[in-house]
Amino acid sequence: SRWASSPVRALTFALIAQLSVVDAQVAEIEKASNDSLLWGPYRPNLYFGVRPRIPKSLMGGLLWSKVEDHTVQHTFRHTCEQHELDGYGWDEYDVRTGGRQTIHDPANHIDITTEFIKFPGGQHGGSWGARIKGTPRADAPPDLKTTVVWYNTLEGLGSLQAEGDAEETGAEGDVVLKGMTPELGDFELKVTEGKGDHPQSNHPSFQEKPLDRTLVASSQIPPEALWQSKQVLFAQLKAEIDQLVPKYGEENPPPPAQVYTIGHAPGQGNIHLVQKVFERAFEFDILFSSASAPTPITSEDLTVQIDSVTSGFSTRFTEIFKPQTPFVKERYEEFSKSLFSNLIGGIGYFYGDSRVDRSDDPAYEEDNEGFWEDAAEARARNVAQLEGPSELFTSIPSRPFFPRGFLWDEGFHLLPVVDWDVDLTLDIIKSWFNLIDDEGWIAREQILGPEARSKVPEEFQVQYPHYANPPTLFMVITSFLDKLDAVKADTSNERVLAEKSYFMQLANREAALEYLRKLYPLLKRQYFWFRKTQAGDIKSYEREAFSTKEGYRWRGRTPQHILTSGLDDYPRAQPPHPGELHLDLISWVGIMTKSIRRIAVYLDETDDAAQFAKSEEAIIKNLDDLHWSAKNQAYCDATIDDYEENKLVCHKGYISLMPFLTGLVDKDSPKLGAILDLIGDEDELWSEHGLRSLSKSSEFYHTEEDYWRGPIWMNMNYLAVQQLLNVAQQKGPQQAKAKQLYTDLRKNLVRTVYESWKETGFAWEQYNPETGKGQRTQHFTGWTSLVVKIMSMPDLEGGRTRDEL
Ligand code: 6A9
Repeated sequence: SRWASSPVRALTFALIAQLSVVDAQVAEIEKASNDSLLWGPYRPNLYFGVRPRIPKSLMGGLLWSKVEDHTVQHTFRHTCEQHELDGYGWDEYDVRTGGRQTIHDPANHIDITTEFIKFPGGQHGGSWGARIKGTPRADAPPDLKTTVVWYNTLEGLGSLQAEGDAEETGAEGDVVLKGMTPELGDFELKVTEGKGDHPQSNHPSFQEKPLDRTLVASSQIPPEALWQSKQVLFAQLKAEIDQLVPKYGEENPPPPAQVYTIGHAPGQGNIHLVQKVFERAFEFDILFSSASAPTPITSEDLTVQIDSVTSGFSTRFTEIFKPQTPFVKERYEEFSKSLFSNLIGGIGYFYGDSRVDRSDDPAYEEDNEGFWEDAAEARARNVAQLEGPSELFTSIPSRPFFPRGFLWDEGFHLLPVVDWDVDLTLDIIKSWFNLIDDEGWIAREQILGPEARSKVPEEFQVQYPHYANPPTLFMVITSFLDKLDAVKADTSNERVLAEKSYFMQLANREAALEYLRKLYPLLKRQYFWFRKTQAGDIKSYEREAFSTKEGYRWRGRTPQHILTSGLDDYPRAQPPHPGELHLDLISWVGIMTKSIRRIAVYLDETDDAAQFAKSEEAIIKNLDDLHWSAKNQAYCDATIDDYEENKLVCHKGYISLMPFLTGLVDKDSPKLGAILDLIGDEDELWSEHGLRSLSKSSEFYHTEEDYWRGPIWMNMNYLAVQQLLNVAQQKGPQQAKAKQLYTDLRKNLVRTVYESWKETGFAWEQYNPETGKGQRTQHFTGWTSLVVKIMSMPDLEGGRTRDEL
């Protein structure tokens, strides 16, 4: 019932069987598309780590440290960590071709550049090259010594061997690893000698081990230890220190640059460490050549391609995301490129098992008062089992802190990505829907395998099959349908779209339909799972709603949190009640219904479409019926208490805006005026840095954890800008007001993210409504990058504001 493990292959065969020229072309394009996605820096948890989209295969990673003293243990860089660097990330990156990352490492006095370039060709997904450059920073000692380690590991079937003589003191010139795996075929991996000086010394250890040679250590270790390559390196350094240092006694120890080197032992193995020690600046290449490609990659090829990839990226970027007035100065384009490149350069491929509690414990029914205590006890019984393994191709919220897939974040990530590369987007959506279970559930947080788990405290690892998360991927599918419609409306557009957004196989309408036809049953499965498992108990409400059954409640709440809603600590009804109805959830079901109805129409599923239309109508009705508070002039959560059935719980903030943010409030709705007032009121949501998550006038503003209780979040602000634009562009009673709010909010958001980025070198998880400063997670390259789209939205002021904001 899931997608076949190799849908591309299946489709290819199906198409070839039809022997149509067009279909064969589509299959060809699909192969090219798939090949160009095979390799990438798909280990975004590392500063630089390369792997293919293959569960168990060849992986690589980079480590470096200064070797000036004996603090090396603390300055070796490998996994992304917060607050150790002065900024890092992709300045320019395209998943199909490659790009450039720069890393500023003050403690090691060095700036590192990693350029990664793909070379198509051959039967096994092509070749690639990486150029690693080190440039001492201004405050570096004149003879700064740096050690750099590139490693490769091999999992699964195949072999990997480092060429060279273990009797030598080290390798002169280039180092070559030869290998083969079933998926990659035969290949060669070359670490070039590169450029740069090497430390020299009169110390006798330099006779034994001159540092102008490259050290290669190959070994075979248990496969489950392979991801801990830094520990492997440290163990090998220690073994060598124990051997080397005692030789010279305490009176004459070798200098640090010599002490922290591995023993040279090239050979067969599943892990190969390649170490170089430099003085001052350096540069070397890592060249992976598939044997089936016409020729092996050389450093000259890499130089040529780096230039062409860089200029290709700039041209495409300008076409798709050129910032509009007033963001016309060069600096905004640089900023926008960096944010977008980090979003797309953060895409990873994950593979492994995950912890799921399928106990179906009766406490998880949450049907009595005090349910959260019983549920907490059930969770504490800790009966989760390992499931899988499964694979996921996805973008991530933050490389240092959350380097893994989050369901509702991904819908936001893909909104800019779908403008850039439709096929890539559809591939990622497919990967997420591959994770669906028989009931229709997709886990909110994808913590696949031990490496991913090592970043998460145990109590947060378990996923529960009755927990939901906003179905934002449906928004992306809607955006895809918009593109298909645009092509249909103007067929001359087809070519333009194809070129502009890698609309490759999908420029072909049949292929687009084929994709949707395969996805549709999975979308339906999730849709009905949502409606069933998150249904609200609306029997208690004496409302028209009784007959339409449209009211919803997030499962898995505790008194202080509804993590599943995504708005973790946003204030809700107190105490929790099984009869609660959540406004944000009915809004999400609303947008999901609209989207799936549109797909059903597209696929001529007439009966389905009629059924969805009914639900949509009922949802819109019940929003007003169950959730509108005339007194507060706002949409609100609802609950049952001892005195009052259908008591409305109005904590003004993002939740109150949800029907509007999800496009369920018509431009002529009599309620829209009040919603826009709430948005524009400085004592409520409006701040000069963006919309606050919770009203400034709320008794809970900035209280407790203060996570979703005031700070500004870009995902919700993006939805607001988009909906305001929508109202501003059509005739209606609120058009003028919406236009003003749109114009001001757009400027405020861009200025806020830009100023923080300029000052700190990073995008942040959220922004402070009083100061505009970025806060919480540093290098949050996920939905904060929606500002890229906000910049490229139209100026509605006729150019009145120029540049300076
Ligand atoms: C817990 C801590 C080293 C919280 O961006 C991902 C999510 C959002 O989906 C959600 O809406 N973030 C937001 O409220 C971050 C969640 C991180 C949980 C990780 C373990 C790791 O300690």
